[in-house]
Amino acid sequence: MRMRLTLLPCTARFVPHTCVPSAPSSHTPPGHWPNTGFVCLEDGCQPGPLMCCVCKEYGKHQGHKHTVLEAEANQIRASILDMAHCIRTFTEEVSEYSRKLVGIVQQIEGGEQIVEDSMGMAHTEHVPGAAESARSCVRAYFADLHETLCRQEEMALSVVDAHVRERLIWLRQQQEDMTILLSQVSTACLHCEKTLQQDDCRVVLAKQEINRLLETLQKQQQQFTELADHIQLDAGIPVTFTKDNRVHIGPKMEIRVVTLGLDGAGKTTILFKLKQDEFMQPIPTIGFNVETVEYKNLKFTIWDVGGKHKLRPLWKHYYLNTQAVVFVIDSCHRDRLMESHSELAKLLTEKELRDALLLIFANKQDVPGAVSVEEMTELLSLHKLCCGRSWHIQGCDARSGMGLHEGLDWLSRQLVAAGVLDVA
Ligand code: G3D
Ligand code: MG
Repeated sequence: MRMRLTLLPCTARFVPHTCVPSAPSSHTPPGHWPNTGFVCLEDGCQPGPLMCCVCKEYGKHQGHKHTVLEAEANQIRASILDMAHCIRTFTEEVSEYSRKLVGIVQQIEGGEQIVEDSMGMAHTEHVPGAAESARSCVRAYFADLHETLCRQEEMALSVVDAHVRERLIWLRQQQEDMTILLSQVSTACLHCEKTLQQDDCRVVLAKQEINRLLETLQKQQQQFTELADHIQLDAGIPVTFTKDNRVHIGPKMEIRVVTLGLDGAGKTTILFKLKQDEFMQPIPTIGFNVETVEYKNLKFTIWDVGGKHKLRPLWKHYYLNTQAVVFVIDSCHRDRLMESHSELAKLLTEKELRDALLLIFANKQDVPGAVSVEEMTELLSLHKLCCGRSWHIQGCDARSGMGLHEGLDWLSRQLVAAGVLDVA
């Protein structure tokens, strides 16, 4: 809420109090108050404090505390001077504030300013105000958003087009195959009919060929039945969307994930565990491993990239089109937590990973003394580091698989646009 000053009503005027002796006495020169000599100090007498030893007012102040008139007047003068000084300071402050207000209004509105060019020629130049800058900032943001949406729409449409193209090619191929099959079947039928009308000798001689024909027909019928059982003749194109506006067609949504982290954190073990659900002795990853892991309605293509120091510059080659980063941390290696922190901080500045989800696996929770999820969150300042992005930290043990599916569940919930695909 903005504060405002309470202003005096414009009719207010300073009116001096006129509580003075009711009338000058007869010895007072015209235009002057009598020299009373004293001033009464009693509270009740403040409306008429002058004490005159000549006029009848004196009697009213009988026995009251009083002071010398000149001293009292000097004290009042001093306080008026003090007040005048305060008023001057106050006036200067108000003027300064008003000047600032004018400046701020100008800065918000912007305007023209006269500048000299290199030839010393004066010309006016438009200076954008804060309002214009804010509008430009909003326009740039939405232009960027619009551009991103257009690009995403194009990509989504091209996915649909590719799907339709492939499907139509396949259907037409099927149509051709069926036409050929039908013609083969009718040729065989014709041959059989002709044979039926021939004499016994010819029928006996045709036996081998007819058997071959019937055998082929049976095989074709069997193949056709198998094919028809597997193919759903449905013209529907089920479309689903991920939250980052990618389109997916079909019952399983494909998600690209890259698994990163320091060497030895357990990335490959996690990948193998998810893939085969059995523990294999991992060997240090030299380049990368890639596996497709199906989980619920999702099909994760997981890239596991080597985490040794000299391999880390290669990580960025895997960022393109990555929808989620799984960052694995060895929870029992406290000495390397800060190294993990700095690699994670670097990752989070990568433009291509700007919209990627971040799942942090605090791995090796089975090892006694491992850093807990809460402590790791604290030690790595994750709330600060990952501020503004979808992130989650999950404790896990890649050897037993504990926590891995919970992590994937979180990814599923984040990836699929609400209500589009039931991943529960
Ligand atoms: P990386 O791919 O991140 O480099 P690895 O890591 O998957 O190669 O794993 C490094 C070592 O950690 C392996 O041990 C692996 O067995 C072990 N490891 C991975 N996950 C866990 C876990 O959750 N708990 C425990 N206790 N160990 C784990 P070796 O001995 O082969 O180096
Ligand atoms: Mg590895």
